[in-house]
Amino acid sequence: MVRVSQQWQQRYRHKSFIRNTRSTHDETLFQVRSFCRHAEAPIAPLPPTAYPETVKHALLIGLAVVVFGFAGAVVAGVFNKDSAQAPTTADVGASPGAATTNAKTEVIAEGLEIPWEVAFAPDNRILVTERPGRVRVIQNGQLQPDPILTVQTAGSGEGGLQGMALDPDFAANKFVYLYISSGSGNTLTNRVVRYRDTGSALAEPKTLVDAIPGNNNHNGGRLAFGPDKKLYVTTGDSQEPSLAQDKNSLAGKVLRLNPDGSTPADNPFAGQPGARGEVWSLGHRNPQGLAWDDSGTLYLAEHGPSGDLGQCCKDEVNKIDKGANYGWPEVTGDQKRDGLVNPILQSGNATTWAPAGLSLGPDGRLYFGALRGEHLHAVTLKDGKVTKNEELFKEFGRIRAVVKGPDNRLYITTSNRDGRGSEKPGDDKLIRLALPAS
Ligand SMILES: [Ca+2]
Repeated sequence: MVRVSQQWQQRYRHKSFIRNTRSTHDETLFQVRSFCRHAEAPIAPLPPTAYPETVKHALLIGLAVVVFGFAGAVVAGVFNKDSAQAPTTADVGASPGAATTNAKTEVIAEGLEIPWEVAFAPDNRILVTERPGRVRVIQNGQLQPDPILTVQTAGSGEGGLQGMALDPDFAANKFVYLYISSGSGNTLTNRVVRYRDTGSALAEPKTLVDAIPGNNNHNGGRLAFGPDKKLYVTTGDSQEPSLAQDKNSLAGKVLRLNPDGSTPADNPFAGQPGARGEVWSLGHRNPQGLAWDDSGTLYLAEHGPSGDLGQCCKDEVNKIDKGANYGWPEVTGDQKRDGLVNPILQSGNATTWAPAGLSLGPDGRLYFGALRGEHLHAVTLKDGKVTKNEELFKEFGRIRAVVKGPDNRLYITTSNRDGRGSEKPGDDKLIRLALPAS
């Protein structure tokens, strides 16, 4: 609770700094001021949200609980810290149905460098990729100083070590899948590599997919296993928008692979001439978020244009169907054209979220991290339609990974050290959230 309060103070302390240093649009080099004036506009003071009020309430309730708890302890002859803390922290905003009590927002690790993805091993270790090329481990609550893997990566732009997924049978086979960039500029390519976790290192690299088109920007990079135990991969358009419509290119797609890298026979274009069998959906610009709901529906978050093709903003959340075409660069936002699928949510032509990681929350809402938007975005769905969306947790800066942990809590990472944000003390961080009630 004290930590949250400090972070709230930091937000105000850094606001003027943010105002002075914020310059680039988000995950792209293209900043066309005439189309994206909001990107350069001074940052207005953030309106008060329910969060600090909640914290204040928690402080008051916490004080009351401590006083009454202490009195009760004196009467009972014992002092139980947990019982004194539980009502306090639960009030900070444990979501209904959360598996744990004592819910509070807390920093799990500090001092990370551009953490991109988080994975929870069954032995309670937390693995974190850092974009410069390291896999870090948090064990027994401590960030270990030595990475379990260091890889050479592309050193510029958005490329580097990005996505990570653990095999659904990780406990038995110890397979870890990584999305890695190498090269630079328009010679940059991305690949999906499988490693075996020895407990102290990632070993036996085997490249499953190579030569995914890349560039300084628009590399996609998310990896996730679906409920069908297939490996899904998001790829960016590599700053060549037309490739997103080319079924014979791996750029601007969602790919679907068997865990060994081979192509599933039931992929929509498997065996078709002039098409890559790995393609599951097409027409994406720069998708970085993948998540399934409890019924097995796949959702994807992707960046809309930021100057390219003379358009701005229009970040998207899409419901992904097998073989469907999501339009980039033929259409953006809600523009309609036969055969192209519109997003279920888009940010309009004046707002940029720059969505990164996407996860189903414990409350059934979809949550994605906003990089340029600097918040956690909550999306309420009913019967496949968005009924509400809102911005939460504006105090942490740029948010990249959003992952649900084995404790049924949401974890996020900041991305304030990637040169596009304002670094705060302790950045970058892995944070466990207490969600407000939906
Ligand atoms: Ca689209």
